[in-house]
Amino acid sequence: MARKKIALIGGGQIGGNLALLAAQKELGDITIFDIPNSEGMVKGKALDLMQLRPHDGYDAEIFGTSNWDDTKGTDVFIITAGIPRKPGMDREDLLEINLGIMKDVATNIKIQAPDAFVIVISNPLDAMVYAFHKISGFPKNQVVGMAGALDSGRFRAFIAMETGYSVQDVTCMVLGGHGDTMVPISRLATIGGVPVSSLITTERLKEIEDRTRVAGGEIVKLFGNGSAFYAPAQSAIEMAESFIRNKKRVIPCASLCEGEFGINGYFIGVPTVIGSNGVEKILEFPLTDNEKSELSKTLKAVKNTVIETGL
Ligand code: A3D
Repeated sequence: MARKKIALIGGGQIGGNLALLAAQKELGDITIFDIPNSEGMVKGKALDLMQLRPHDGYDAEIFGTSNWDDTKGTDVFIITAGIPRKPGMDREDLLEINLGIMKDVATNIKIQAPDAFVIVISNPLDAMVYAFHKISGFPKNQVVGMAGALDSGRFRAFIAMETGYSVQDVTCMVLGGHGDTMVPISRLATIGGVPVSSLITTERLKEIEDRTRVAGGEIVKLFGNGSAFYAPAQSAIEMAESFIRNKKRVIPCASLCEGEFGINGYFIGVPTVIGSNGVEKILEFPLTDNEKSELSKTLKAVKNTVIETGL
């Protein structure tokens, strides 16, 4: 059986880590693509990773390129092309530059691999995945945005840090847009099946929710130049793996809603089943009145950014 082809569009901080994780999981052969000015950088990363393989014996070919033809026939694209935030910036401040880049990327992906599954990471996420969908014309099952996996992972990490219990046993989800209006659903968070609400006080839980909403900014401030990359890369790899191995994992992702949760025509974070057909299903469940009102606030924020794209 031929190996799957994975193309990473943007070989910067997240792109490099995506390549490492994809190789370690032997998800397939990996192409790291970047602009001609960064061709040496991605060729160098690819060669370094080729030389890492013997240590644990990962069977995967990895190479760097700035030639779109090398992405022909790709099964999964993960897009990080664009600029990241600097301290003091909102994700929306990236819109103008990253939208121009997304237009270029979507047009080329459509030419090279019209049947591929595409995971968008570039920010502002909900608007960038919308833009990819509009420009490429790809069906909705082939296009998804990575954000909820990361935001939920951050929420899980903070709950584990608070209680000292294994992060492995913490389950919870964060819905909505990838911004300060995201909606952590604390009501359904558990540790080993025990409701978090019986282990952490309401006040403390509220503080953890607030920290989750601005967790990306906390790292941007610490870095001083650039944004988080380890956890974002791992989050996207989980989504790619679920597609490649048809695992049908249920992951909060920015998926195109057509009536689910009362949302129509927008990509926003909702529980999504990912399998070999890409986005296979959005799992709806009843929300409380408060959660509904929070979701409508986050939808408003997403719509405002999407309108700015002019698409
Ligand atoms: P960075 O290390 O700067 O890498 C971005 C790469 O994109 C650079 O190597 C650029 O040369 C490359 N690039 C620019 N234009 C193009 C193009 N037209 N075609 C191909 N490659 C191009 O950034 P990063 O990896 O830290 O972050 C990448 C993006 O992900 C940014 O927009 C971040 O804001 C975003 N991000 C999203 C999340 C989410 O959870 C959604 C988390 C963290 C970062």
